[in-house]
Amino acid sequence: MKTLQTASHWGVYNVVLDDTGEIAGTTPFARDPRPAGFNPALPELVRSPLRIDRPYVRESFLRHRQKSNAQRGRERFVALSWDQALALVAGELTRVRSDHGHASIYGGSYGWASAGRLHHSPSVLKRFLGLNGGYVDKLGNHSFGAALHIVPYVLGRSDIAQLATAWPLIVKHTRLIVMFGGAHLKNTQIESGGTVLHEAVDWFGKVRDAGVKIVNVSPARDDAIQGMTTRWLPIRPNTDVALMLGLANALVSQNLHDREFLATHCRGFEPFEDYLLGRSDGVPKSPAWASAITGVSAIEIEELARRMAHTRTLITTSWSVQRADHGEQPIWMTIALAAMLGQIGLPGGGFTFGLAAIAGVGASLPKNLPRPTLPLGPNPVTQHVPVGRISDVLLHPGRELDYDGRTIRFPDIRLIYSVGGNPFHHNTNLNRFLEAWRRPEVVIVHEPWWTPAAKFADIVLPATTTLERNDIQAAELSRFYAVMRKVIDPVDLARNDFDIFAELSDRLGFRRAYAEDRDEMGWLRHIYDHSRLAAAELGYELPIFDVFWADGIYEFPEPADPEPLLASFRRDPGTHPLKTPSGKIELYSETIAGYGYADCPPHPAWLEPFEWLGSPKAARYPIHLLSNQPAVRLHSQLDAASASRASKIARREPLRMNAVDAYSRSLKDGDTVRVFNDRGAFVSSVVLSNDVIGGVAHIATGAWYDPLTPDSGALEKHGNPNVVTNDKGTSRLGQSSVAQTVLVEIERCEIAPDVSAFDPPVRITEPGDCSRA
Ligand SMILES: Nc1nc2c(c(=O)[nH]1)N[C@H]1C(S)=C(S)[C@@H](COP(=O)(O)OP(=O)(O)OC[C@H]3O[C@@H](n4cnc5c(=O)[nH]c(N)nc54)[C@H](O)[C@@H]3O)O[C@H]1N2
Ligand SMILES: Nc1nc2c(c(=O)[nH]1)N[C@H]1C(S)=C(S)[C@@H](COP(=O)(O)OP(=O)(O)OC[C@H]3O[C@@H](n4cnc5c(=O)[nH]c(N)nc54)[C@H](O)[C@@H]3O)O[C@H]1N2
Ligand SMILES: [Mo]
Repeated sequence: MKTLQTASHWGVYNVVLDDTGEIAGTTPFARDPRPAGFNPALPELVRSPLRIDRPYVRESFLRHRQKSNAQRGRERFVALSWDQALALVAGELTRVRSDHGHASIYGGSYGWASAGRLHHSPSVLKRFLGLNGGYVDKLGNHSFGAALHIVPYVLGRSDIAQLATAWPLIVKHTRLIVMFGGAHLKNTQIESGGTVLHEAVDWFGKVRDAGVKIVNVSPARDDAIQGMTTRWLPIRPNTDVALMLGLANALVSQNLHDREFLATHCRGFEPFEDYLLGRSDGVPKSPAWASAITGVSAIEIEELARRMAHTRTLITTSWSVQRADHGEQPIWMTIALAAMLGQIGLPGGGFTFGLAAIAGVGASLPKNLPRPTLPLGPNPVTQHVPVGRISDVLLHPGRELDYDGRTIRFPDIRLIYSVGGNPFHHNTNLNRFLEAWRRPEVVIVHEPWWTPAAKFADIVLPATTTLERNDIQAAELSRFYAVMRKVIDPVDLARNDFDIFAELSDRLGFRRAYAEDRDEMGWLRHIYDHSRLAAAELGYELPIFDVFWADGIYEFPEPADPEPLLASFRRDPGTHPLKTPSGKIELYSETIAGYGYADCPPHPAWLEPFEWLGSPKAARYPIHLLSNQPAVRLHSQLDAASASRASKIARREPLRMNAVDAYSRSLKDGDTVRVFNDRGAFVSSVVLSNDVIGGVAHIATGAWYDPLTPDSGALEKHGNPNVVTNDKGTSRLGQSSVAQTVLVEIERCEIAPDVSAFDPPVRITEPGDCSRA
């Protein structure tokens, strides 16, 4: 028996090996107070029948190459040797590059991939494609794309995940937390790059023990911490801005806003106040006005405004709230409301984005910690596209898009190289996306498993999992570096993404530039040493690599006294101005005014989403569908493991809906339903719940896309909500994902097709082809 430490986005843990060297189980990392529930899931899937055992090519791609793109996802795969596969990929890259230029290669490849800084597959891809001459990259992200675009104008910053109040300050100073979009402990199992100590649960315990009052503004009662007394303000989805405006209006009408802070630290309160009071548009944003939109009573709004003004209040807004049409507005309005309370920069006051969205939000971190990372190198192509608009990019080459104050012209993508993400998970409006995905001439995917992306690719290369390689974990919101040890040899013919690209760069003539003559351990040593030097400049003495590798973990000290967010700016805005044009918090942005975007006006505003419970479309599609993050897996990762499968009902992703909505549709617990709108339909199993308000249904994301037939518009059988979501952008400013803005209807499904999400595709070995590594 032997145990080896590894790490994942869901934490550090140990893998136990039996005497034959086979995986026998996992044990938690001893120092982790709350290990994630699904630690055993990856070891369980390492030798699953879903593993891709060798390189494959789609059958007619082999014969007709790029003329068969409409067949993508419809055909058998032919086994290849690594030599054949690498020659094919190198040949396609060369052909596309010389026929159409580098801006016809899409390498934006979105995705969480796995933890580990060296083998982070999207980074490895970018390093490779950059050296190959360049690629079209993505802009923004799915997590907090709208925030990422608006906050620079308002606060002059873009470090969204760090716009948070540190836990010790909340416990000590905050008396009231008003959570728009709630906070959910299930989400704190995760950290991009991996947490080391899951501490959020215990911090919430301390918050509770300190007697902090909590208000959960959400369509779901359980978007709150179990065991904490919480006041639930049920709200219609996507109407948070209206509620915040109602609160702001109540503050002004009771003269409870901090005029001095607004004058000394903010710019543009006057035009915003004109809007708030209805001077500019004739509509006062009164509590009664807000009540009609949100469903929260006017009295509650007035009372909450008073409570917020009279006590140390932290306003938190979840990332989900901005993953919606006009998602820039709730973020801007959160800052405006906090500014009116005048507590920004005071301990425990102000605002926080994404409290409990991932493990590290609110962690006390030393400033500017270096992280060992693989250098990406230059990308000579400068034409990039918003990640939320990828379908439009693929469907409409040459078309122009207003984006963040400029116009971008869509490139003509001929080749997609996708690693470390699941486009059939992160993209919205999958029926349209499938058509888009079938446009380019070539789609190349590296995957450990037969995920939907692999099944719908042309060339599929088998990638290792983290357990098959050595790496270093070092997340952005963490004070730790952790050793990730290779646990087993690569399964079947799988190779590390890094090595696949090394082989390809060899064939393309730039191996030296790519691999720099280092092997895996050479690279780990190199990137660690780089960070060690940078850390030394900040006064930290890290051990030499061999000592770190033997120790398994390095911990930077926790700062003794975390600073309140924006504390120095508050203390002295003259000496510590924000990086905005005025140096202050911009409640009115001259720059945004100059763009003239109706869907992102120059101050925070309530703009009706393109569909919501108050819109005419609700007559046909009366249920607002929210697709939240799954409790038992990471997005679509680990969906095939037993923890995730056990959470399904009749093998489908369950959907929660209010009992009254269910009764009126004659649905009972466990019924199979069809959830649909004009964009698509999926099958799910119903769970009745009074924890979601009437008119709202909840389904976790991540069920592997499983269409009845491989056609755009086919019924999805497994419960993937992205067949009904829309792929418009949040606004011309952010062009980010609107995954939470969806109306649907739900009806009983009498005859439900079988789920086949976890069936690998048909594969053949060509006669006479003895494929070997
Ligand atoms: N409806 C709806 N959709 C959403 C959201 C929502 O709220 N609602 N949320 C969005 C958000 S916030 C996010 S972040 C995205 C997440 O979307 P993704 O990041 O695309 O989702 P993952 O399932 O994590 O995909 C990672 C893929 O990488 C593969 N992988 C893991 N390790 C390796 C490796 O070492 N090498 C290679 N080659 N592959 C590897 C995994 O098998 C998996 O298929 O989804 C978005 N989608
Ligand atoms: N276990 C687990 N944890 C994860 C992930 C995972 O896949 N699994 N993914 C991680 C990632 S990539 C991200 S980006 C974060 C995302 O973190 P979030 O975006 O905060 O998480 P969600 O679960 O999508 O949404 C939280 C809640 O927001 C509520 N909500 C949705 N729309 C609205 C609205 O319009 N108004 C209000 N008031 N509430 C609304 C929903 O009821 C939902 O339960 O989670 C991370 N954590
Ligand atoms: Mo995310």
